[in-house]
Amino acid sequence: MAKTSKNIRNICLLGHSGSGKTTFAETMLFEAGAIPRKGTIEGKNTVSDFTNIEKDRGNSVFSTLMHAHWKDSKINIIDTPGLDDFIGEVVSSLKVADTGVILINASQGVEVSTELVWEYVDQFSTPAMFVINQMDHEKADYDSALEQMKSRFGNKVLPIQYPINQGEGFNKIVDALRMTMYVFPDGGGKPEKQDIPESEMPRAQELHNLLVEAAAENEEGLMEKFFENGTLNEEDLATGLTIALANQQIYPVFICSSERNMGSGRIMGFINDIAPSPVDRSATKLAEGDDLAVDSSGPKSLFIYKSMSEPQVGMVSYFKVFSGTLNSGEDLINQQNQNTERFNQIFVSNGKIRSNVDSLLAGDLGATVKLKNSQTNHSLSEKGKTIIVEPITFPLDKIRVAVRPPGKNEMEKLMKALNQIADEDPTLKVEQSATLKQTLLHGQGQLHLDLIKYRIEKVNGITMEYDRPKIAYRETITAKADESYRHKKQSGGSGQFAEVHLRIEPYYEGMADPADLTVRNSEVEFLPWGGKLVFLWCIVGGSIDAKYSNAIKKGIMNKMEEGPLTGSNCQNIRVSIYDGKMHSVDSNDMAFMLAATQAFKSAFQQARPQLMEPIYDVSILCSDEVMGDIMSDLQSRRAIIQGIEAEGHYQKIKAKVPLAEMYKYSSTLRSLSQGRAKFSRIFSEYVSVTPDLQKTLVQNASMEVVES
Ligand SMILES: Nc1nc2c(ncn2[C@@H]2O[C@H](COP(=O)(O)OP(=O)(O)OP(=O)(O)O)[C@@H](O)[C@H]2O)c(=O)[nH]1
Ligand SMILES: [Mg+2]
Repeated sequence: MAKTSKNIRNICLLGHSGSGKTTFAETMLFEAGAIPRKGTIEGKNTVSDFTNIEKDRGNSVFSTLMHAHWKDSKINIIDTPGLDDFIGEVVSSLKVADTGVILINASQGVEVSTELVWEYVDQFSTPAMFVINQMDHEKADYDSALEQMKSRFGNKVLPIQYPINQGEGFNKIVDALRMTMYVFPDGGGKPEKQDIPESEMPRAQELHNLLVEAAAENEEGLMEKFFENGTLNEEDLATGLTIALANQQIYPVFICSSERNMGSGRIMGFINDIAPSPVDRSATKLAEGDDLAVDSSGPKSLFIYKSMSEPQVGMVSYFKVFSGTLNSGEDLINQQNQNTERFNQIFVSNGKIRSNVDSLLAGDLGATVKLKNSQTNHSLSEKGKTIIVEPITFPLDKIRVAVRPPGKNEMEKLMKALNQIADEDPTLKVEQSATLKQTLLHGQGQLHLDLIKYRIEKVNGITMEYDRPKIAYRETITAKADESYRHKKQSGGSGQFAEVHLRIEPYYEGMADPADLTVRNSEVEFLPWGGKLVFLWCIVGGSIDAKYSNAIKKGIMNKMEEGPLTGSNCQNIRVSIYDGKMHSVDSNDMAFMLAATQAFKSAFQQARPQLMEPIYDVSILCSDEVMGDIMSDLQSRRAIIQGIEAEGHYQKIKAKVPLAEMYKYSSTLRSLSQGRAKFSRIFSEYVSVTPDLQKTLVQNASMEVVES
């Protein structure tokens, strides 16, 4: 257990897939003595990638909480996945981390996911440091990686270390903060400290001076000392660097070979000495706009940043104690639903291995099991205190897929399992679309959805197939049309009679009342699927009693819900009811409803109907060499390119793309770019489809009706 909140460090490992985060975490745990043997990705035995899917894939899929003790600190380490399908895990981890440790692959430099995590680090104002990993790689290129980092992330990127012999023979690190050279034995581990060679002194000294200046710059007292003495003593240097790091004034750079176990000890030393503790961060933002100080004697308050069910265990809730001290056996009140939850057991964890602890101080991370009504993003606090930590905003979904319904019995089980996964994973949305008559999953990418299928099949034992999702088209009209319909039925004694005369027109904001009709009553319906129906009652002389107006409107709404062209929702139409006939005995609501539906339907067909399709704003970040392929693929998807901007070493393409052309886009993009491109999308608008496409879609829809 941490001695005080000041002794806690919460770090989160970030970076492109394959940069070596999981291996780095393993090395830190091993160096700190938290594990007796160092596992490897290839050996499928790392602490962090403990789930079967991670072992199968050789990639992290979930964020994993680990911890190690180094000197005075308890360092909580959250390893995150680098594949952007699992970006939700990064976002939730950043909510509770106090320092982001961004790994750079020495042979690759800044990669697309490095940019992506940087955007989040920047957005959350998380202090961050870099580790250039894989210095032993034959193609390791420190200078080029550093140059890319500086040009992309700015001059606050300050190297603390550089290699003497990068590549296969790598074993020497010059440390410009300690002004020492570390020389590692063959198997890595504890290095020998040596003097920096004479030839390297000018470079090391120059870097050292930059660090001293950066440390002095952010605190007035230190600035004065610096001017007086021309330097800072070790203690002042550490204080100044902590302030600079905590305020995102510097982004220090370390180097390492996780595989050979060279350099992680010194990085933990820096985290112990310099990285901000939870107390050094600015106070936590509460949902109401107030601040909450990290104080272990303050009111008890914690926040669940992640929930994950485990076989035989059930739901494990991972949380940060934002204030107060949590003791096992205590009750807290869920602030979202007011339920009382008992924390019978609290744990610290190293992957799947959990150990019981008696208490956790403000700032610490831990886990518990068997909470009854609490999920990710919920705050819990002691009785009588209303403390709601600002919830995590998860990224919008990027792709969707339909679930092919299994047998009737299975469907219920499947929905239950899917909803349970969605409870754990806020980046998955399950939608039962009445309009499309499909169950849709919305997620972050093909891999994300493949993982859901894997879990459903392996864990829940339900076979699951994906289908192409339907598109929610919209129908409207582009011309005016008048139509009438008489509904008449004679069966036995009483009959049914109604006659409706109506006019339909394309509706637009601010349009004038029809000049040739007398509007008695005007109603505006805001349609649940967007757009409007404006309903004008223009009956003069009592040809239809006003009591039938609701039934007539209902008849029109029914057809607007399942439009005449393709069965899609209709929108932005004005209907004027101006004449008709009724019968004193045979007329009723049902008759008028049916007559209105038919009149509307035939008027619609004559009013030059137009089908509209959803268009998304798509933004793609990619490297130069894959841009050409991505652009020509976009053109084949009826995309309209809006612009291309340089963003660091990358290009950002902005385009408007029909949703119908986005099916499986995440897999296409991944293979087109070999993983060197990311995309996001957001709904933009409905746009008319071309006459040719309309013809095809109407034909397809009529065939579907015949088939079903
Ligand atoms: N040569 C060399 N290989 C390394 C080093 N660190 C990691 N690797 C290898 O790089 C590969 C990817 O390592 P991981 O630790 O899984 O990378 P990651 O960043 O966790 O990847 P994701 O979980 O997919 O985000 C593995 O084969 C590691 O053995 C290193 O320092 N040197
Ligand atoms: Mg990993």
